[in-house]
Amino acid sequence: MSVKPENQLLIKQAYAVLSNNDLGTSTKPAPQLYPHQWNWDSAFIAIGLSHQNEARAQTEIKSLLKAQWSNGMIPHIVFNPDASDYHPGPDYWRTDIPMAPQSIQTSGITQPPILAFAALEVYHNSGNKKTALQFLKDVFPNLLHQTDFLLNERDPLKQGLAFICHPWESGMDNASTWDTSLNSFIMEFQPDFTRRDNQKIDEKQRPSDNEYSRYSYLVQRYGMEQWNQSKIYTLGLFNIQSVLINALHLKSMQALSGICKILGQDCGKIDNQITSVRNAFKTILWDDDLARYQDFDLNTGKPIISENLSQFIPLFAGIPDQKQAESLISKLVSPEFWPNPGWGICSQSANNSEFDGLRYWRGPVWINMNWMIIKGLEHYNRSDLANRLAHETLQLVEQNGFYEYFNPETGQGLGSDSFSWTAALVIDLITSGYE
Ligand code: 2M8
Repeated sequence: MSVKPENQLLIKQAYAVLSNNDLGTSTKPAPQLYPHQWNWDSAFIAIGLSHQNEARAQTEIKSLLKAQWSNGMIPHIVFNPDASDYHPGPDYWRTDIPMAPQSIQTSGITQPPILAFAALEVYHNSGNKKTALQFLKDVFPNLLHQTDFLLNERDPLKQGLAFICHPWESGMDNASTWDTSLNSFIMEFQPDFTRRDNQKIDEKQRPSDNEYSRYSYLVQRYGMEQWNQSKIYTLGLFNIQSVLINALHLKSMQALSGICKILGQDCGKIDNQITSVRNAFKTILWDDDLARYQDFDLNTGKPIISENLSQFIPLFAGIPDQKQAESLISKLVSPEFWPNPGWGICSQSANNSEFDGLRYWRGPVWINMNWMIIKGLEHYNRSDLANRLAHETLQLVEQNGFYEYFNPETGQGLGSDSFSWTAALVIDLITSGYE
């Protein structure tokens, strides 16, 4: 495969970003803003690393799994003991409980579960299949345990869908989708904290003070329950069946079924679980009248009507049937989500009254989202659109830098520069033959 000189340069720069953010056995998402290891960031990073250094890619995943809790939860942050400049730091979480690992400090919540899919990608990209097979054997039990956590502790009503208990678990922290639910619970006390993020990044590009206050309250309140999952559910503060989380969970379960077959084990249980999650997408998360997927708030018993891009992520997991996929793709290509000319998919529709092209998950373009949608378009045989999206994604980074997110109108880089998953997924796109 011949790679254009400008893309060869981009790959070189991308590896430099990853190497500068390397903490040894894990990679921080960004040099200053995010000094620890994050869950789904490491999954994307491992995929990028696997094209150059498969052993290091395997270590990225294993280091996260070392922090897995005894209930199967893989935490959203694994704290770097040499870094302190981040709120909320390890003590704020009160995770010094028997369920959490004793020698590693972690947060008390999880994040979009794309790790099993990443593990299988790392295996496929490996040159040394013997060590890669051993890697799969090593991580398989932990990844199954994570699925059990999501299907049991996070599915009290036994519906086949996991709920999230904090906007940080959604990965799309300040999406306006969460506004009503986040502002509905009563805070029994005012959490005490100092923000660090807006000392490093223009506050117009970050969540509001009100959001931070509510994020911090949830952390403290759940900490008071010692992170007991049924108590968290019963508190009823923020219990949402998220489309993004469940789509990535299904994608990971499909990967686990694939790993199970490679390892020659009995895959009946995981295959049945896949069927039940697929059915729940049809019966609970799909709205036939609106022809779209919607998050479901377990506290109100109602779907959340909000136009953000998570409705397209089921394409990545092959969840919609052909007719559903066509409706979703026709909305995806409309200018409210994908301006033409443009740089890819807006995290919220430009028609959404809360759209803000600067503010984090309320409008800007994100490389991981473009990447998952590219793969989803390929799944539904829309290489024409996948190629266009991949081209715009690579141009965006080449012209503006390895930023965390981008203004969908101007392409201006926002948030942190030298962002790891931007670098990792650029490597993966170019290595997969996109230009
Ligand atoms: C952002 O979230 C963290 C909290 O987890 C933060 O704002 O401090 C989100 O974009 C999240 O999806 C991402 O994993 C994390 C690290 O890149 O940053």
